[in-house]
Amino acid sequence: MYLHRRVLACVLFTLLLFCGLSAQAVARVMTLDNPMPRPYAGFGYVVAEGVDVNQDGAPKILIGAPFQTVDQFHVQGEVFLFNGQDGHHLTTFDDPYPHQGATFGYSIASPGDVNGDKIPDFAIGASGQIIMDKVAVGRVFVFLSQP
Ligand SMILES: [Ca+2]
Repeated sequence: MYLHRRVLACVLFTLLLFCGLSAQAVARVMTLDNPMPRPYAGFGYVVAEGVDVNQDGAPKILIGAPFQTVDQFHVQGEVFLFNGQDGHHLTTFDDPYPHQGATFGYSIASPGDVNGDKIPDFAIGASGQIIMDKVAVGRVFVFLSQP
């Protein structure tokens, strides 16, 4: 009886291993690239579940590039929203108070619907944000999604 259990366990383990490897072998990879590539942008530093801002039902992906140069500001940072089904770039979010070193997109979170309109919202951190002439105080911007 004990031997039967061991044989059964080995068979199950082999099946799981085989099935796991088979699943990896058929996995496909979608590549998402920085729509405005700049050296040292850090695109992909943060990846988060995006909000379905256009309400089309397709999953969205938010990707931060906190060291992205924007206009003349180095390390200002940007965040890009992609359609998770086809990988298309949908829109770009910029720091509402842009400046060099803001690192906008250093963190991203989707806390759900914060204003009660039943549309999920999202928050983007800028850990290097200057506030009242104080360097790198940091700030979080909560973006309220609109249909
Ligand atoms: Ca909302």
